[in-house]
Amino acid sequence: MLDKTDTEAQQREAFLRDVLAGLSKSQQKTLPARWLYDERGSELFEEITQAPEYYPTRTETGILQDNAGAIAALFGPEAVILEYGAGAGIKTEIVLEALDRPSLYVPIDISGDFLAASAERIRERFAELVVEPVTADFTQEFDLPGDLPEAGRRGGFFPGSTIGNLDRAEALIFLKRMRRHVGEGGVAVVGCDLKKDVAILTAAYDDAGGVTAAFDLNILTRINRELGADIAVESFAHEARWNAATSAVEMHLVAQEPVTFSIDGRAFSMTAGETIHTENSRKYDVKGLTALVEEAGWSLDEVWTDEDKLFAVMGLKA
Ligand code: AVI
Repeated sequence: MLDKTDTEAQQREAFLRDVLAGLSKSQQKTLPARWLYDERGSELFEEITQAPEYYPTRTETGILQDNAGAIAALFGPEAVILEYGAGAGIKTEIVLEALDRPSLYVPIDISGDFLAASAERIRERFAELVVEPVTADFTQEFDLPGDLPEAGRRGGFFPGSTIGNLDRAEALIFLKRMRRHVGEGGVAVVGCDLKKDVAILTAAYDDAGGVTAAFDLNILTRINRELGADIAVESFAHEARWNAATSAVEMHLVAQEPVTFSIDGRAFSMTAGETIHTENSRKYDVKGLTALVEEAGWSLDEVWTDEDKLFAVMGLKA
């Protein structure tokens, strides 16, 4: 059994490995987006969801509210709800509130502390509901609780367009895994941001208040703090770029001048204008989403969207 210190040491090792590998690349330097979410990064992400330019959270919340009855019908009575990533707060509550006597809610998240806090909030709000949190990285294989009730359907819930942060191969692996988890007769509700005017997209990932910039730059502060590096964070600026070929908004940290720094005794240098690519947020259209989910073995039962077709919530059947 690992204690907290072991897992923290392993986490630091994994972070160091990813940072050294990503920043050693001679062409495009990269950092995996999952490292954006330390405590400060998670706080900043919450702030992003409130930014006027960041339409996905409030749009998806509206779609869930407007279609709560249909979503509840898809899950059916006494459903077992598996939520992948347990930070959806109000969105989770809208769905749980609408369900007919759900038999179990299983939130799954890599951050045990965060998971415990959100599980507690759900227990307080829904006194009758049995909540069984699972600490796991849902992009990897993991075990569900062994004693899932059999009465109702199993339903996956994956809101927030997190599917857009996965590349196509990763999204397929995830969707197949979720299908295995819910089994024959199971269902899922998945939120995904849609392709739209590039100006709307880039503004959403570079808000005027500078919250997304702070979120992106925080990964450098994290590298300095956790890996004892000496990166001059003020020498970088955040940029959101649309990549039409991959249909993704990319976040980049752009060196504003030539920079040198060291991490774990290794020296790095970047030229002015060179960037570190920190995140992809892929955008789909309904045709592309249909092809994606069908390739993973699901059938697309319904697509709920908003008036402006900014965001889609899909109802899937296994
Ligand atoms: C978590 N994920 C769905 C967000 C997105 O929109 O891709 C992360 C984010 N990055 C910058 N703003 C929001």
